[in-house]
Amino acid sequence: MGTGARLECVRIRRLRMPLVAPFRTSFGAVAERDVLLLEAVTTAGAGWGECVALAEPLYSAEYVDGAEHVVRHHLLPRLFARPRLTAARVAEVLRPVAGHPMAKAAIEMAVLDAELRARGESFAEHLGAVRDAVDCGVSIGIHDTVPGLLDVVDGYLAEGYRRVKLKIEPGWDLAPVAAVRERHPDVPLQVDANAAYSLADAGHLAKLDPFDLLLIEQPLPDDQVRAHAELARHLRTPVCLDESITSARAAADAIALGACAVVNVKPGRVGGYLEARRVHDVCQAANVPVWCGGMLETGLGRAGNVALAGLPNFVLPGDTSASDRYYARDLTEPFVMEKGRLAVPDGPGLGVDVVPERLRELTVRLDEVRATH
Ligand code: SMG
Ligand code: MG
Repeated sequence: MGTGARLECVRIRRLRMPLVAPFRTSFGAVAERDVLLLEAVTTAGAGWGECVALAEPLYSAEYVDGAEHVVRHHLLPRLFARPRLTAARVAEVLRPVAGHPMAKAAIEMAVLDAELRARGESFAEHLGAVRDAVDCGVSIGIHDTVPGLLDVVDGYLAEGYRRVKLKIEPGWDLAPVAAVRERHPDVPLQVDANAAYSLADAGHLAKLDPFDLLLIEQPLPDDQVRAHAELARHLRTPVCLDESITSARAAADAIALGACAVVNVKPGRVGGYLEARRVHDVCQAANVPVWCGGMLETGLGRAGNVALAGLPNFVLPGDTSASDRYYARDLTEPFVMEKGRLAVPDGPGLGVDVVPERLRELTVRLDEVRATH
């Protein structure tokens, strides 16, 4: 709606979604997602927003109970107070609230979905996607043994994934990477440390250079942008930032410092799909390629991410895997990979719908918060 709509009520749900297998990273293992799902009801129609905060504040400071609290008590009252709200203004209205990008992203997504569904426009069109299908990579957690990891890698490659990302940490880095590279000499391969190293590990991380990796993602803690620039001077492997990139401005700064040659774009981490598009634009202008990250999203978040990954500077395969890599039963009809690609939804809004009985089965709590005008 050009003129905007009034936000009348938001249904806040919590869903329990077990993963097909636990996903282990340097900060811990996730066996099921505790999803905060928002349904925004506006005078123009309704839309869905998924919050990607994990149950515990391990990937970043946000966690799902905290996100729900912020949504209820700090974000919704500000949005309910606006007689004519557009998705484009949500971030501005919420600016007085410091931080909480994942909570903000979820409500902006719901308002944007409502607005676009009412207008008959898809996320892909609205964001500026230029392709109708996107290349899929797969992110593979830390395993107990190298043979166990190789079996998992083989399985995903047989399914058609076009790129493999291995989670690494001190003690699980050179050996698994060498083994996967030896068995699959040509597979596009990258690693993600989730901030598990320090600059003192530069010499050790340089031993990854011979394996011809596409990139190393977030080797150092989030706030060590300058140290990433220093590390990059010691490595042939390109450095990619994830956790450190909290906004388009942060992306511009990191690039200017020489801290990253590639950027992982996650809407939740930067406060929403609209800021994610700005991160894309800043990187594109600087000739820095980007790819779409993942937070184990349901079909709703996946739909938005796949649309985003359709933008022109998303030139590397994303962590946008098929639904069955995560969930035996997804919230929407599953995203199914064809020849290593997922189709970009082209229906109004997110272009996918929740399956009502799935929603019922997966919901553990539902509350409705209404505007009191
Ligand atoms: O959605 O396929 C996915 C997960 C991709 O590795 C992934 N995400 O740091 O990039 C990352 C992690 C963060 C979430 S780990 C639970
Ligand atoms: Mg990452």
